[in-house]
Amino acid sequence: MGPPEEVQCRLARCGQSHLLRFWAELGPAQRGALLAAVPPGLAEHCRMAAAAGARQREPPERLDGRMEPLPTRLLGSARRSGPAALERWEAEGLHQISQNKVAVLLLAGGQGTRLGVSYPKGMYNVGLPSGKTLYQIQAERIHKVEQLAGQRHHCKCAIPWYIMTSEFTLGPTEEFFVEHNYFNLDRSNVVMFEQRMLPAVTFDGKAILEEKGKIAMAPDGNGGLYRALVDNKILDDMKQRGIQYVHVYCVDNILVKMADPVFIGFCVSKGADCGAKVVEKAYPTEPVGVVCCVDGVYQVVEYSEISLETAQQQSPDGGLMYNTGNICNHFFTVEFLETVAQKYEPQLKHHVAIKKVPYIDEEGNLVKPLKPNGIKLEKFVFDVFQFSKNFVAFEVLREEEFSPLKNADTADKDTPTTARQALLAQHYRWALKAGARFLDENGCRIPEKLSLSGTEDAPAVCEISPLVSYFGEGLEAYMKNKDFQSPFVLDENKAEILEKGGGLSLK
Ligand code: UD2
Repeated sequence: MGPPEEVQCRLARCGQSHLLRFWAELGPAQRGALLAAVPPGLAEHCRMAAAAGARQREPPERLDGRMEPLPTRLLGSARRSGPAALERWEAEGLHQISQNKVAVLLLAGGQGTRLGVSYPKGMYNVGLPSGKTLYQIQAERIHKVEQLAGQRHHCKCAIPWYIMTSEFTLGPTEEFFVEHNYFNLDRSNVVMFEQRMLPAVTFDGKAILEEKGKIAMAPDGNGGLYRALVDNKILDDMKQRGIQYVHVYCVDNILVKMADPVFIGFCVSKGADCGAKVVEKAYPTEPVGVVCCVDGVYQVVEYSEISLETAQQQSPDGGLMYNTGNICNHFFTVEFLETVAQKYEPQLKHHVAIKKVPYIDEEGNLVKPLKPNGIKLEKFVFDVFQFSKNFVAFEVLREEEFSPLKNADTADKDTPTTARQALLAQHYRWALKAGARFLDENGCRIPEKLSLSGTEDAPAVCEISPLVSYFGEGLEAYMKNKDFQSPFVLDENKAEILEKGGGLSLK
């Protein structure tokens, strides 16, 4: 039996008949799956992808003349704002959390191709002494910050954790959470949902077959969030729970401060509808997007969109003029998300990724191309800044809040090693500040070293469970004037013993 005539005609009209080339060889299930996978707007999508791909091969438009840095009145800073302001924001954030008005939303639909693992990045273990994965660290931070807010306001509160996955990551992520008993979080507060997928397209606008009966699909970018929120009725779920503020973040930053009370409190105090955390650029040409104003609206400008002179331009205070590097940590009010989802989403531009996409050739052989052959279209989560009525940004210290896991250890940055080093260096600093001393395996004191570069191991290995401390607070009770043998892991059990004044065997 041939393919349904209606489908044949529809595909023929838009130059996609090749998708049915192997129909005769497919079983009933494969045929059904192939038909179901042909999206309604395929013709339009393929045309748009080919056109966008052609534009991509031209040099990028330079935005230099149209850019301005963010006005300082919109910019808070963990480095420059005084302790009183930081405490006030933190108190505001904890208050909002205690009122059950804050949720976190994890973007976890990416394929993590650069890291080179076949499972979702959140399941990655960067080799900490505890063996914890990124998901576990994040779950424990949620626990802890709920506890901090609850203690401060004498109540029990919850921070729902929304997790956006894709066809690639949903199954394994769900299984992983079940296997780990949702890391002891209340299951009803963990909500996984799926973003859409889009076909990969050749330069001449043909959808690619990755198997004889399967179109090559890719997630529609982390900006697919806005459609996914509607598709899966997530905004309704948020409203039912009384959520007003959402902290959106990406999966790979080992230092991410989930539901960061300081950031939330800062954004809420400023009456913001949309906000971004930023870090100072490490050097002028660092390949990160910069949060700034273009023609008077807020956006992230890619490093490829500015000239070297602009990248190097200095501000009167001697720093870089464009110094606000995006770290994919965003604040949104639910109201803003709703307006974007209902009104502006179609206006979000498509970004183009040119990739090597394995395909089935005319003879039916699987080909792994050596050169890029396919176009994937993606929307970006930060492209909604332009619709904000009251945008703010908050600058944080890179060594305290940003160490992303992007690449395998063969690369020289953003690897499992650099992520592990960054976390252990932070915990070592916290321990020293709390008055801890470290001993080597012979019981000799390890000389202290406070300033560590990003690619250096701390002199002593100390890992602190997020269940014990969210961001370095409260550690004196366990560590002040005490000796610990490196490597040392401060988990809840040890914390309990130490708090009761008990000693830990150094062996
Ligand atoms: C992201 C930011 C970049 C910078 C950098 C810092 C975007 C578009 N870019 O770049 O500006 O802040 O992070 O680390 O935000 N994801 C999905 N669905 C998708 C694609 C990605 O959920 O279809 C998730 C992905 O799982 C990850 C996050 O989005 O958690 C960022 O994705 P990425 O790693 O592809 O983005 P990257 O590193 O190019």
